Amino acid sequence: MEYNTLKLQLKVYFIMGSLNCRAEPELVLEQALKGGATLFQYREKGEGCLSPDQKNALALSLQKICGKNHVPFIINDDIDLMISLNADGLHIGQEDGDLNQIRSSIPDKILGVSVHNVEEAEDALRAGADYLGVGPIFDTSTKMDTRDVMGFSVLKELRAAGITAPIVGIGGISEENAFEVIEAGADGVSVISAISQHVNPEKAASGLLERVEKGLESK
Ligand code: 3NM
Repeated sequence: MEYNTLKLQLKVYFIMGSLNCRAEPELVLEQALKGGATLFQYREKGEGCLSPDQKNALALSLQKICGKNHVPFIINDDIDLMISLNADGLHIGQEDGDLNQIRSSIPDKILGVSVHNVEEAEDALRAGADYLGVGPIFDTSTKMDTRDVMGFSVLKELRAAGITAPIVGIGGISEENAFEVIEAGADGVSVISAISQHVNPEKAASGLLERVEKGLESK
C-alpha cells in the first residue's frame, strides 16, 4: 500500500479485544471511531479471552462497525480469520510465523509487523511489511510478555537508519505523551487502554488525535 495513505490511517490506531473493555466492545469501538480513531485492530488475546466461535462473531460485528465508519479493520495474528472475513489486514509479531509466506498468502492486504530494532525492521520491510509497530515505548500493564521498555530512542534509530516506512509506537501511550512519540519519528500511535479503559472513549480518541496532529505539524 502507498506509504502516505497508510501514514494518515495510522494516526490513532486503536487496538482492542473483549478483555480490554469496560463496556460492550461494540459500544467502545463506535465511540472511539466517533472520536476520530483512524484504524482498528481486533486483538483477542490473554487468559479468559473468547472461544473461537465467540471470537468470530465479535470480529464480524466489529468489522461491520469499521465498515460503516470507513475505517480499515485489521486482525491480530489470525490469518485464517482475516481471510475468512476478508478483513483489510493482518498484524503479526516476531514469533507469529514466516513473514514471506504470510505476505505471499495475502498480497493485497495491509500487513503490519511488530519490530524492536533496525535489523528486525529492515527484515520486515524486505519481506513486504506495510507498516511497523514499535514498542513498548513506555511501561504498559496491558500486555505481560513485552520486551524491555524502549523509550523514544528506537524510533529515532529507525529514522536515522533511513527507514521511511510508516511506523506506529505502542505501549503506555496516552494523550500526555503522544506528541513526543510523533516528534521522535512515529507517524501515529497504537493504543489499547488509553481508549478502551477511558470512561469516555470518544473523548480519549479525539484527545489523542489532536496531540498526534500537533506532533505531525511540528515536524
Ligand atoms: N504490544 P496499552 S505493548 C499489544 O510492545 C501490545 O509490542 C506491545 O497497550 C509491544 O496501550 C502492547 O494499554 C500493549 O499500553 C499496549
